[in-house]
Amino acid sequence: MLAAMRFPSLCLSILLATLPLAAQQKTHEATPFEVLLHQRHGERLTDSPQIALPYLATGNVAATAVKVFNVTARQFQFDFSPSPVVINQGDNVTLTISVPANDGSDFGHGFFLENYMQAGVNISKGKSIQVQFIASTPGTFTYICTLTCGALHSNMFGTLTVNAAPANPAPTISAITPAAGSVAGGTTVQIDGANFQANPTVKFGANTATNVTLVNSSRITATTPAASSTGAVTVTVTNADGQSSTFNSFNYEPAGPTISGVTPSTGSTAGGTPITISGSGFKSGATVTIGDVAAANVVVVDSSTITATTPLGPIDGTVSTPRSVTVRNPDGQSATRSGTFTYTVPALAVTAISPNVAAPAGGTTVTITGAGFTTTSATSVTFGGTAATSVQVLNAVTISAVVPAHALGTVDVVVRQGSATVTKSAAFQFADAPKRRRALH
Ligand SMILES: [Cu+2]
Repeated sequence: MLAAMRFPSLCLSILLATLPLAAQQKTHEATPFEVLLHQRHGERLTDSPQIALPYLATGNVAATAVKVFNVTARQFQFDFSPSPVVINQGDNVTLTISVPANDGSDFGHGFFLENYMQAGVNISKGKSIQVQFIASTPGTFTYICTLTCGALHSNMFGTLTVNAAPANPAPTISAITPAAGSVAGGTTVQIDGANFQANPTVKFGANTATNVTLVNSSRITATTPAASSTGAVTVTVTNADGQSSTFNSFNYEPAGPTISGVTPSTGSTAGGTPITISGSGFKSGATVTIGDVAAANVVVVDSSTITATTPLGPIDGTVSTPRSVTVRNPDGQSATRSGTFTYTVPALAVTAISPNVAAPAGGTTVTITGAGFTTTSATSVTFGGTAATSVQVLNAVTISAVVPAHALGTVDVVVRQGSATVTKSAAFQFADAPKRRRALH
């Protein structure tokens, strides 16, 4: 007689109270064997070998281990070997269930393991059946003999325990560097935090980041996806086990700067030409270079206008080649417009000589300031008609030279480049050093 038939009303109430609850619980509680017997009563079983459908491992399941147990079914108990039975969540479990040929039962025994088997199996005397499953659900599970096999058949049951895998801690995010980037995406960011696991996913708002790399459990690098609009979005890191963390926030900013024009487009190699750069995305603190030389007096008027003055231009033969103009924002984003500004060589000019007095013996090095200086043609300098030595064009507005010996007096200084000549009248004096006067106290 089946055990469940002794308690028909109790059996029904346990069924109603237990099954829906058990189905919702993460950790399974063993079902009373009477309930299982009642459920399986009347089930038509065959003793053809069956393999239970493997349950897929989900959730916080560690790497799978293979566990094989030999189960001997005899009147009126199941013996497991090896024993004790240790099954961890995620294990790939095979039960080889055998009934000895000399078992005292008439036909053999049945076997049903709740949760992991869809139906019971019968094992005839002298035969074996394999049952395989992935121990995806932790908890305690009742197994029973489903074949009436003698007077004490209802005592033929037991429980298997699947140990819960230790849950990974949820990830946390503490910082994102940089905390802002272009709405166009493509910003490489570093996400710092804790408990990051292998194969995380990273989202910026609703969009998935690319190039996600787990550096270690506290650092992820990723490339931001493009956003549909500027503004702050929540960043989400989700571990492979589904646990996630959010961080507020990453700020999508307008795309990097662009240059649409520079006016005027030409200016003297002497520099100092005021220019206006038009474009977009200019940020306060931006720098400007013209031909890789920093411009001066850079003023970011607004996000679309920058004013600046040009630096000194080149002195060699490349002077006629248009220069590129680059605007670089403090965040490192930059725009370069090539062939945008062309230097012109102004008329040869001399504005000052320093020092403008030297001893008649010569040998004093002086700096001649002016404009239109180049190295594309030979340069000579005379003091009162006598050639200076060591003449060097230092830049477009500076020449250095060594004063020659000359009689006392005030003289003209003449600078010649190629066919061009400029005279600075009475610009230099040859004089004996003044007598020192004793300081009065
Ligand atoms: Cu039995």
